[in-house]
Amino acid sequence: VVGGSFTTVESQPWISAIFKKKRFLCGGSLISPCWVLTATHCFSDEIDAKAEDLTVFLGKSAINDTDSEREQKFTVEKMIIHPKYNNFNNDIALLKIRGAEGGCAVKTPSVRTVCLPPLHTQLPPGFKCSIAGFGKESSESWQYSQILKQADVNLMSSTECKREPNYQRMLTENMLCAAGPDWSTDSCQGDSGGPLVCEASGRMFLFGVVSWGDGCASKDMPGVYTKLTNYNKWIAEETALSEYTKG
Ligand code: 4AZ
Repeated sequence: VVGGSFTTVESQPWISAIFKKKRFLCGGSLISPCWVLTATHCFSDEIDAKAEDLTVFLGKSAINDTDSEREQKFTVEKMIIHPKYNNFNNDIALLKIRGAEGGCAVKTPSVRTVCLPPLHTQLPPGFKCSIAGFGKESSESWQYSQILKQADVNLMSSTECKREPNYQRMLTENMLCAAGPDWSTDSCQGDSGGPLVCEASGRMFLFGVVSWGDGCASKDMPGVYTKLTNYNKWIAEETALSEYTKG
């Protein structure tokens, strides 16, 4: 996250940290006790994406410190990437998590689920939301942030977002754009898969998944997020189906 401030996991208790063989890979969000929502491109860029190689942490405020009092650790029982993922379109994935004793996430002050937005909810351009993650603090940085960060960003209309030719070509109906005031805050490399949350009627809803952007916090180059309201049905089906098929 570029700009914004350091925070603790208690203010973003759905934040998930996904590791691939001990290396930090992506962020994610806990949407129900057994399911973490993230981005498909976290795995599709990898030729050998295997659920067995993944570890998911909840309740983590610092990426390289073990905080056994607050964190919960999981293996991945099932990885569901979107079948129609292409060039960042449909950049959404689901991970079914399993703890050492076979259980899922336990609610604590540092671990909690985030709400999915009700079907067809639309927030107006300019609406203030927030992003969080362990991603780079600037595009020039060569390391991820050691401490969890969060920042405010404002939603942007797709018309405005498409002003840049690159964005005009890439932007689909399944994406939403957001940027900081004066382009000072943004998601960056390493924040992928993590949450864009917006407060509506006194509750926090997951409206976006960090997906892509041209650089980080660059003028006229907004951050692009997977538009969660287009996936209510897909998420419901995939998480429910998995209850029957058990695998
Ligand atoms: C990345 O490389 C990335 N500024 C994520 C988000 C943004 C840019 C790059 C948005 O994962």
